[in-house]
Amino acid sequence: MNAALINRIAELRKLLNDYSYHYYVLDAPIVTDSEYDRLFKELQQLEEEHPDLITPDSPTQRVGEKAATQFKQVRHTIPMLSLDNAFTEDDVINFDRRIHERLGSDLPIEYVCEPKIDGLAVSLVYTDGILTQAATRGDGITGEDILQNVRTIQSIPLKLRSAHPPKIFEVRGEIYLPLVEFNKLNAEAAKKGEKGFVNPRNAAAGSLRQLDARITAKRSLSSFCYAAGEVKGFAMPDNHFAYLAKIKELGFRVNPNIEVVKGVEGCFAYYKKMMQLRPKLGYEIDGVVYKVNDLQLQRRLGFISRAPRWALAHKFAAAEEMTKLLNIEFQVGRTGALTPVARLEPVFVGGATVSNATLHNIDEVWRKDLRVGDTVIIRRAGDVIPEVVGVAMQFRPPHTKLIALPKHCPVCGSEIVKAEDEVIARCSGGLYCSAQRKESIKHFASRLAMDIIGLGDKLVEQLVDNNVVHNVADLYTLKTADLINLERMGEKSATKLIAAIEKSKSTTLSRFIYALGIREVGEATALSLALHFLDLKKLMHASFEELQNINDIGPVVAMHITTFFRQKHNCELITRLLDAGITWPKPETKQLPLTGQTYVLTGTLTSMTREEAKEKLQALGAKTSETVSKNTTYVVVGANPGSKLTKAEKLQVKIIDEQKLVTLLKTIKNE
Ligand code: 5U1
Repeated sequence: MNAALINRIAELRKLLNDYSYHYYVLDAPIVTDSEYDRLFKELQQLEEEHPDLITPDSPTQRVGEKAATQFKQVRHTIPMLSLDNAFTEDDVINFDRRIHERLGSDLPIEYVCEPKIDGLAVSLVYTDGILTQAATRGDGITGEDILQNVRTIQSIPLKLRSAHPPKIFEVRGEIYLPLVEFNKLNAEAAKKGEKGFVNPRNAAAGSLRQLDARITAKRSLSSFCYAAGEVKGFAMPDNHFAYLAKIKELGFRVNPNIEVVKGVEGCFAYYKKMMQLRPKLGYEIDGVVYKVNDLQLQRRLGFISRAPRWALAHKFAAAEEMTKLLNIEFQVGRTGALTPVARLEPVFVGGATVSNATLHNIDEVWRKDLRVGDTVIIRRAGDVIPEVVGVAMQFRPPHTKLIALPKHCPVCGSEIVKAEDEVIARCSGGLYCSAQRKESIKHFASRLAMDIIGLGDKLVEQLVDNNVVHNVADLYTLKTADLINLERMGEKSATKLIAAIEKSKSTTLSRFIYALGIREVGEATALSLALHFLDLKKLMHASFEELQNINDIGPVVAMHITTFFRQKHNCELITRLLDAGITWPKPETKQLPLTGQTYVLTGTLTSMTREEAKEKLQALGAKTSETVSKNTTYVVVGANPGSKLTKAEKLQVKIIDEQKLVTLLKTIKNE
C-alpha cells in the first residue's frame, strides 16, 4: 500500500477531528467552513477510491447508510443514577446539612454547580479510545442502543483525543436540541402543514429514536457531558471539576457555565445567576445541579436508592404548564395589524402568573388549531414573553369551533383586509380607528421617539377615549386644565406633563422621522433617512427610486415611505407639529470619526444603558445594528451576553468589552 496515501488519510482525519473539536466542543473555530469542506471532500474521495482504508472512526463515517429495524437493549455496567430534586432553598439547606452530618464536619462544602440541561441522558462507552456503545438511560439498569444515531452528533467524538486512551472509558451526559434548530424544525413542519414538536426535549427524543440515523443527522443535535461511568485504565482526578477539564481535553463538550462555589450561599448565587442567563443560553435548562467537588467525599457519601447523596438538582419553576383557553380576542396595533391574544385561566408558570399570551397572527391560531375551551400548554422561561405552545388534544371538549378572522375591526367596525400572501390582517380604518390612533400616539411619545416623559399608555388611552386628544398634533395644544380631571392626575403631574411635552419640541430629525410611525421605519432607518436627506421636506418629496439608493432601504420600506407622505392627512399633521414649534438642529454632514463603522451591542452595560451607548455611537457617525454579520466592526459585550457573542466568535468579528467602548468614546471626544 502507498505509504504517502496512508499518511495523507491519517493527516486529513487528524486535521478534520481537530477542526471539529475547536468548532463543536470549544465553540471557537480555527478554520473557515470552506476549508473544512475542502479537506472533508478530499478525504471522502480518497476513501471512495480505497474503501479498504475506511475505519469506523473516520470523520466521514458518522452517518450510516442503513436503517435499523429496532433498538437493541443495553445493560449499564454501572447503573445510571437519577438526581434528588430540590424545589425550595430549604430543600437545598437540608441537603447541605445532611452532608455535613454524614461527614461529621462543620467546614463549608465545595460544590460544583452545573446547568441542568433539559435533554436526554446518554451513556457513551469508549473501548481503547473508540466509541463502541451509546445508550439511553432507560430505567437506569437497561437502556437502548442508540450508537448509530449518536455517531451523527458532531460534538461527540468518535475517538478520544489521546495517544494512550484508557481501556474502557464511559462518559455520561445529555443530548439536546438547540433552540434555533428546534424552531427551524417546527417552521419546516408548519410549512408542510404538519404538527411540530411541543418542546425541544420531545424533538430531541424524537430525533434520537429514529431507526434511520440519516434523519437524526439532519437534526443538528448537540451534547454536554458531565459524569463518569465505568472506567478502566484511567486515573480519576481528585475532584469533579478537574474531571470535567480532563474530559474536555479528551474531546467532550462541557458546559461553559460550570462553577465551583463554597457552601449553600454560593449555590444560591449560582442558581440566581443561571435563572437570569436561562433565556439567553440558546438551549433549555430546567434547573441547576450541585455536586460535592471532592471525589473522595463523594465516595464517602455514597448513594441512597437510585440517587447519589452528593448531588442535587435544584429545579426552576416549571417553564410549561397547562391551562384553559377562555377566549381569543383581537387587538389592533398602530398600523392596523390585528393581533390575536389568548385570554387564559391564570396559571403560574416560569415564576409568574400568566393570563394573556399573544398569538402573533391568525395563521398561528389556525396552525396550532386553537379553539376556545381547549386545554393549552403555556411556556414561559425566565423573563421571556409567555407563549401558547399547543393544544393538549386529549382534553378537547366536544363541539369546539374553528376561530374565524373577524370581518370587521373590533374597535371601529371598519373592514378587515388580509392579502392572500400576507400573514397579517389589518383594520382598514386608518386614523378613523381609535385603537390605531392610541397606538400611534403611544409610539410618538415613546422613549426612542419624542421621549415625552409621563405620557404613559394608560394616560394616552384616557386622552383618546375622552376625546381630549385625537392625534399627535393635539398633544401640543394641551393645557393643564384639560388634564386635571383625568384619573390619577393631579395639578402637579398635569403641570409636569405639559412641561415634558414642551421639552419634547426640541428634538432631532431622526427621532422625529421615527416618531411619525411609518411602517417598517425603525430607529436605524430613521437615522439613515435623516443623514441622507438632512431636511424633512426633501424626504417628504423623495421618489421611490431615490429612497432605494439609500443603504438598508429596499422596495418595501421605500413603498411604505412614499405611501405615507402621499396621504394628505399625514402632511397636514406634520405641518401642525412644525407650527407647534418642533425643531431640531441640522444633522451633522461632515465625515464623523466612526462613519462607516457598524456596532452591535449585547448584554447589560453598567456605566450606561444600551440605548445611551447606541446614541453615543450614532452621534459619532457609527451605525448600530441588532444582528452580527461579517460587516460588523465591533460587537460590544456587556454582562450576560446573548447569542450575538457566539455569532461574533463564529464569524470572527472583533469583540470589545464595556471598558474598551468607554475608552473609545472618550478618546474620540478628546481628539
Ligand atoms: N449537569 C448535570 N445534569 N446531570 C444529570 N449533571 C448531572 N449529573 C447527573 C444527572 C442525572 O447524575 C450524576 C450526579 C451521576
